Amino acid sequence: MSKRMFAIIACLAVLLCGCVKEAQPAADASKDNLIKVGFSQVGAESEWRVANTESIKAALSIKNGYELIFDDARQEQENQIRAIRTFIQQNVDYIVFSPKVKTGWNSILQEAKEAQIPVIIIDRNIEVEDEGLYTAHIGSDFLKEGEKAVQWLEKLLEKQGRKDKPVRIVHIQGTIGSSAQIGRTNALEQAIKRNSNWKMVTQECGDFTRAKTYEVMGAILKQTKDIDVVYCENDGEALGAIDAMEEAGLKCNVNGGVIVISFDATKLGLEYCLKGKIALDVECNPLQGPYVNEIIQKLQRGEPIEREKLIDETQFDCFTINKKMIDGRQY
Ligand code: GZL
Repeated sequence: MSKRMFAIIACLAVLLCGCVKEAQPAADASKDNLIKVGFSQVGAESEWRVANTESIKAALSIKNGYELIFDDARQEQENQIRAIRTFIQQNVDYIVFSPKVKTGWNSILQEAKEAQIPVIIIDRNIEVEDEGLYTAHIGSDFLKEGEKAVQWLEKLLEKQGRKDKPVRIVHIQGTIGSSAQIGRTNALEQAIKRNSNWKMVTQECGDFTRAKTYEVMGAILKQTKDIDVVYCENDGEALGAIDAMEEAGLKCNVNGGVIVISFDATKLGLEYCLKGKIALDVECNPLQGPYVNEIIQKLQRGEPIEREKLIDETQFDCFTINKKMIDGRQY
């Protein structure tokens, strides 16, 4: 047998052993020892959402002692309610979910409480009659994210000598009724109240997707191109708005072009920031898996947990972003 053939067979043997070993749960992790978690995710509407899903799946893995049951609600709250009810019937140990919208959860969470299944909310938050209906929330402060954006915009416009000149703003909102949309929208609306020269041209829903925003922005551009700022509530919307504006012959930049504000700070969004097409990208951190794992492990040991965990987040702008910063990002 030639040396080359031997090397190929040897590599194959290692690979096979490697993949067989990896696929087998650890010896003591027979199904009964695994912690059974039902996870209801909103959908897969954005790069951010995909990163959020991957983070939960990576943390709640068989290797870490979990049996994860995953359900994609495809942007329907009804599907999330149905999935949570199924998790209860399957008698899971924990329920984890990212609520599409803020309200409408009392009844199903009452069912989980009666079944004595702890509920951990990730990402967006909810409004409930009884705070005892969930055990913990890990996510972001969306009003604070929006305030970072409008304060940055106020400073930029002042630097550009536009403090008292009309600033015409197109506002592309995220999924209406989601806490992410509510917080980011409130920050902009409060800023418009305190800046009399800021004018809201129109407020439309882009549903956190590039495709919907491309359509919506295209329709707006048929009405007017007198736009100074487009405030998008995530990177998918920003990219859709930029696609439409560039097709209509508008430039997106801070040097006489349309100033585009965005949220999430995904790698794709930051690439646009590096090109100067997104002026500011406020980070919204999707990597919540490790926090969920830590909470569940503490609950398993009967240790006290933090009920509310808001993840630290930063922001990036077209003046300071560089390739190294983007390459260092996990999503
Ligand atoms: C924010 C999250 C939002 C993201 C969007 O925490 O709920 O939903 O900003 C995603 O990208 O669709």
